[in-house]
Amino acid sequence: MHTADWQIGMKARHVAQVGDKVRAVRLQTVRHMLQLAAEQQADFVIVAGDIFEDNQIDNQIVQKLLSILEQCPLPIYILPGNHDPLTPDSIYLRPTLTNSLPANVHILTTFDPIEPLPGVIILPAPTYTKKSSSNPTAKWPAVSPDAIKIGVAHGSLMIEGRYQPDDFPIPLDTAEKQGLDYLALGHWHSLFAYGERTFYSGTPEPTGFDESNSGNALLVTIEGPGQKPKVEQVRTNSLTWLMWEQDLSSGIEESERWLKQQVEELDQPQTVLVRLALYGHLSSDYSARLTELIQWLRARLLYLDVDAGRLLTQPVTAGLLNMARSQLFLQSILGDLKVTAEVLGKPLPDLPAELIRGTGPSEETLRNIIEKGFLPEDVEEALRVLAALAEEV
Ligand SMILES: [Mn+2]
Repeated sequence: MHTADWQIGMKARHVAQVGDKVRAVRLQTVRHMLQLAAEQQADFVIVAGDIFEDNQIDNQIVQKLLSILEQCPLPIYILPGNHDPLTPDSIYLRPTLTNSLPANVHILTTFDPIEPLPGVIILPAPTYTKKSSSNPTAKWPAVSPDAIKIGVAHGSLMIEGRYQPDDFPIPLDTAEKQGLDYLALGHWHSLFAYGERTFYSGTPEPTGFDESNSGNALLVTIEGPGQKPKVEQVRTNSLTWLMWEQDLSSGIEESERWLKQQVEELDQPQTVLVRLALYGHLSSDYSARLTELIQWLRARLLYLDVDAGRLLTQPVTAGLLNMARSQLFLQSILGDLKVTAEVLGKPLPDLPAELIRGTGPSEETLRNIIEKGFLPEDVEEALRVLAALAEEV
């Protein structure tokens, strides 16, 4: 089994209210994943870095993880990553860990090849720093071509636009050049395959809202040296992180219907974290109803984060006023709307005098506005549309 990026002890500051739950679930996920590896009769487990969130991890959490690892009947090979590198204060050198390290757990602290089974060689690339611009796999020695060779590294495949030069860059042809049967990578949280022999398993339990395919482990079968590995994806996550967005401009009823339907279609809403982005414009008359909707969602989901930064509830926004400062035509529209609102009997909230030009619409236009039954709310609506346009511009 190939896994990585357990991030045990994750701070989860972005979902702080459920941080304890998120941390506890990560340990349970590791427990279940290792049980699965044993059930599937894997020969051993490779963890390609970032087992721990950092080197300052609490001793109680370390003990908790060790108690889970020691229950696994399989050998487990752990590579330090960039979150838990082999610095002098490394978690892997702390007595709490070294004194209680179960016999089946092996920390890969050097580049020396390891033979987990006769005829199988693991080539480890441990990290000694948080960042590095050199290729972590460059130090592997030449080994016998008759063995199944498995590289284990933590870093970024050098795919244009997908890596930073100081983020442990790994050349794309590493598996080929080193004659590896399989290259087990860690660092990217989503499952990712490059060619037939280079894989990121991703994290077994998602760590945020922006991961496209996390929550997996890989069961890898290699029949013999040079054979194409058979790689099977297994779902391991307990929690699901989703991003939803809603434009409230077409009415809150429609959004209410859509959001409630999403929740009702979830298998277990209590295991789902959602980031909901709201935008468009919503009359402040509906803000109580929006609050109610948010409470409805919060009561059913494990966690709901509402991003209302782009939602316009006030008819006059700072964005609109800013734009009006340099746009004379906007000042003249604001002038027309202000006069119209006064004529309709519901003056607008304070518009700064310097942003208003003109004397308002002609008498004929005003007569039309009154005769055609325009309401004060129509002026507010017009302002909201202007404000939304200003935001878009
Ligand atoms: Mn990493």
